[in-house]
Amino acid sequence: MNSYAEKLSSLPEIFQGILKNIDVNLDPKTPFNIANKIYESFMELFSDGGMKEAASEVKKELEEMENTELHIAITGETGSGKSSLINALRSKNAEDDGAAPVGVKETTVDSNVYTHSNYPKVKFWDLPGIGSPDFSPDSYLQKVDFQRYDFFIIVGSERFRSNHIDLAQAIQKMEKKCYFVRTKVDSDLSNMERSYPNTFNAEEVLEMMRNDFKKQLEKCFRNTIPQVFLISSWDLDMYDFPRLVETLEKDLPSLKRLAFLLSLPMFSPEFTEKKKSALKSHLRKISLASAGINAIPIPGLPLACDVALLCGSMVAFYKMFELDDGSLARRARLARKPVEELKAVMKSPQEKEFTNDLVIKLITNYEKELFRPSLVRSLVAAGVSFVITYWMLSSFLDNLAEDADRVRKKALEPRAPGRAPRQAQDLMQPKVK
Ligand SMILES: Nc1nc2c(ncn2[C@@H]2O[C@H](COP(=O)(O)OP(=O)(O)OP(=O)(O)O)[C@@H](O)[C@H]2O)c(=O)[nH]1
Ligand SMILES: [Mg+2]
Repeated sequence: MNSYAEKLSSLPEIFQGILKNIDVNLDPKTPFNIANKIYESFMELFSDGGMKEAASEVKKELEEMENTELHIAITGETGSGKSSLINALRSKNAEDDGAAPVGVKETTVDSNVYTHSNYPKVKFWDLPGIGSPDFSPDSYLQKVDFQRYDFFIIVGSERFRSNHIDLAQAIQKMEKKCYFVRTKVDSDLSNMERSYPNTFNAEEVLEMMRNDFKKQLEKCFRNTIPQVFLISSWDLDMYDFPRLVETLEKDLPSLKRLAFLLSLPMFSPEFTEKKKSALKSHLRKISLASAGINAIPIPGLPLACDVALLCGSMVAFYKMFELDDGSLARRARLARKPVEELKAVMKSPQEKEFTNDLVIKLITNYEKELFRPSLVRSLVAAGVSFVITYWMLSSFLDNLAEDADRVRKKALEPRAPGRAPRQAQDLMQPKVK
């Protein structure tokens, strides 16, 4: 780590969840004091100069983050649920534009790439099935250009067969990571419940399946045994999907990890928190870049910053929390509710209202809240800009995360009776948590 980055990360902990832990209304002096502390730490950090260099370095880091590509290969037998999983990971259903076709007959014969709507750099590869009896893992991997992928997900919907195992071994030989995902767990559970109505226990059935797969794989792999995750593409918040996310997160290098996390759908309140804290650790960089390069004085305020950079980052947060117009429309379609119903629970402005002028308005409000007029005139503009923009981004992110959770809950609420005819899909709607 370079020294400025070390110094930047050693700034007081007050950066983290700053507004969350403090009841500003109880002590009106609190925001002034904290803003001053951050200001002093910032000024000390650059007391020997170097702010422009540090700012352009963080700007480069932010650009690198934006340009990081992630290629996820999804393979497995015909009909195992590969395309449905890809759609779920892209927050789409099969009827949406650009969705992977899903069917009960064989639908994916060639490799197809699906770009994430909000993160064009995150790509899902729907690879051809591995079902044929003369399947050769080595030639399959060559054909699908195995080098391209960051990791493989091998999807199975029943037992894992020799083709799955051979493929996983070949992938490991190529020094790539692979994970087994067993889909359609929802229908296994409902079948078991029908068969054993009096003794059925979902957790026990899941545990039995996990142990069974583990034993099966232990026999076939000597060193690294790929992990198995039981999931349903209809209910990403249930079963082993959260554990799959955690595992991939640990295994991926840092920039790819962030791209992966930010691209995933908002499937649970815990995940919203995870996304928020992943983003929070980047706010200091955005504020530093905004205060240090292309900073333009804001008329009437004792500060200068790159408003376009701030506005661009804030608009990007909407996509990350699936609160942009496109994501809201998609989610409304999926929930079969009018999009206005979802928008109505948001407290932040809508994405399309977000302009440079709105950012300036927010900055103006925070400037009044954080600095005493008598003091602020004597402070250095870059330090003031850093504090105010950091504070604004941090509370904006808190609000957006709360909105994301409200929208998620609203989408899951049962629809008012009589609004649309009941369909089979309703039976699989997850419960509101
Ligand atoms: N209950 C349940 N059904 C699923 C799940 N995932 C997929 N399905 C169903 O399984 C069938 C096959 O799904 P696809 O996603 O088309 O499977 P695929 O592996 O892409 O199939 P091919 O492209 O033909 O190889 C469809 O009827 C899906 O609706 C799941 O998690 N739960
Ligand atoms: Mg398919």
